Amino acid sequence: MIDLLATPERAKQLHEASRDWLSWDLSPRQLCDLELLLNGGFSPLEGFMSRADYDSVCSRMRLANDTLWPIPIALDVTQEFAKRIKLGDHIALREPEGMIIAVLHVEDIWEPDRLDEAEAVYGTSDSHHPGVSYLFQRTHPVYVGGRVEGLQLPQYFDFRHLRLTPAEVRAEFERLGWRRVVAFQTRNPMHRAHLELTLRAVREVEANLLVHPTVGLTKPGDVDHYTRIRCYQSIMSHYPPRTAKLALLPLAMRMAGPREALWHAIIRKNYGCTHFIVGRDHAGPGKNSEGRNFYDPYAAQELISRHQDELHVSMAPFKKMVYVEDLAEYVPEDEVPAGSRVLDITGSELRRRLMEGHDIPTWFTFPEITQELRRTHPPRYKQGFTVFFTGLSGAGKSTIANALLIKLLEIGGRPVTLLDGDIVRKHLSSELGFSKEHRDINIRRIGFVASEITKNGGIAICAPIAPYDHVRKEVRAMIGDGRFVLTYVMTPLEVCEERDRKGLYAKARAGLIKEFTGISDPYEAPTDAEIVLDTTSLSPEEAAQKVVLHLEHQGFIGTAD
Ligand code: PPS
Repeated sequence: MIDLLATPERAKQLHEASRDWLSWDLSPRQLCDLELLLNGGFSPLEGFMSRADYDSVCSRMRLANDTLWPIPIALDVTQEFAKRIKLGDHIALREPEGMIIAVLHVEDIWEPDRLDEAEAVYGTSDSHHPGVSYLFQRTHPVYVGGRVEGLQLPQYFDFRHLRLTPAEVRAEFERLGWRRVVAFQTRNPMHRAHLELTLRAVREVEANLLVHPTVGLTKPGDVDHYTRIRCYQSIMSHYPPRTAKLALLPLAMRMAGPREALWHAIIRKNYGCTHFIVGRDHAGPGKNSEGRNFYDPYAAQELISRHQDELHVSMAPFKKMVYVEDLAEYVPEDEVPAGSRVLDITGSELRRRLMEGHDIPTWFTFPEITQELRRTHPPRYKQGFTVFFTGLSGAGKSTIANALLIKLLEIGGRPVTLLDGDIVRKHLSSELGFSKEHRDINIRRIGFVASEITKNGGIAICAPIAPYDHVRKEVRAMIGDGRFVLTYVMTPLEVCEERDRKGLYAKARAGLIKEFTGISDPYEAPTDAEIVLDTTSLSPEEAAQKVVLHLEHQGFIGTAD
């Protein structure tokens, strides 16, 4: 077992010397990788991979010295940073708050071919694959390899008693006298199928169980780790006393299917486990851009069995568990008695039921888990959302937004905040003018505030001009597509100009106001608006009512309100 943490004396020395070295701020994924390098979870790696190891891992799933290792672990940096370093340099690796975690002794610097890497590691260059998309869009272009020395492990403030290093897990097994331990990997909340599968594994292998969920980065869109861990803590009480243990793994998953499964097995060996459960479609990323699975559902089991001899951890392969109604129990899908009725709820069906507040049966999961999921995934009519009005000055945005505010306050149930263009310009953006750059900053600020309100279960109504499509789209992404209702107040320029309530159009025409939207500055009419309000045929009251009807239709306003 590798332990890359320096002794206190050496750490002190490195800390002092590091003041003269360049620093690299680690991304969340790099921080996860580094933590597992330092604590030995990635044994036998002794640092970020050299080019020889990287090439060899990509092409033949082995380090240059022939040891089985399926996933490249390299430190990616920007071109600008790479220009400032050379072989033999030392880099201080820091976590986001600036604390030094480790020192990297630079032994290799190169530009990888990321397309080749995608094909080799993921077997595809399809950007629907989250690992490929990360590689193409978020990985920096230069890789740095070299030995690392750790000064300290990253600090956590959540669930500290469950964040055990490989040495701590091994010590715990020894203390408990657990000689055979089967590990269960998961990135999802556990339900009854998972409980039954792990209980079967424990019986078949005659071992104790380590429930070892990944809490580093998982697949985008997964249930957040706080909720998941509360679910795991609750399911632990369903195992027979003293047979199972829960610990968290700070791994940044790549969703690489078979290669990833092999990697998970090696990591669990490092944590002292003797067996590892591999189920259907282990670490599978879902469907590709043509709607087909990236990997065969049992390809991970096949790959591991081909390398079983050199793994030093035995695979416990399992078929998918399904609920057989007549038997009132879970069985592997290939053991279902002929003609019996099988029940299953997919991940997306579960999300739909949560979103719409429908029943989740007890054959599927335990009531306390349903309750936990409902707390963080309330039905839509209890979730926050943003109504974002856009349109020319004088189009009627503020009047309609105010009418909507009053209607939503009348309905009640959630806090409502109005971020009107003028209010924002006064309180949030008083130093900004009307150049493209300043307008973009203004809209991003509104988007940030609205996203915080929405995230915390409130309703945000925004009513700026927001003339540029790309920033409106940015705000949509910030808030989340399903909770963002773009409303185009489509009043023609002639009508706005004729109304000219604030007298601004006249001034703009006279050249007294520069960069005036519609006169001397552009307005990009949206093509992606959820609602279009034609104010030439609708009164403000009718327009606000149209928005309310849309919100009801989308489930944002429910009977329970
Ligand atoms: S933006 O483009 O979204 O940042 O604009 P916004 O924050 O909504 O501010 C628009 C209000 O500012 C007044 N105003 C101007 N509008 C457009 N162009 C120029 N040059 C300009 N100068 C001042 C105008 O009153 C807008 O208010 P509304 O409520 O839209 O009429």
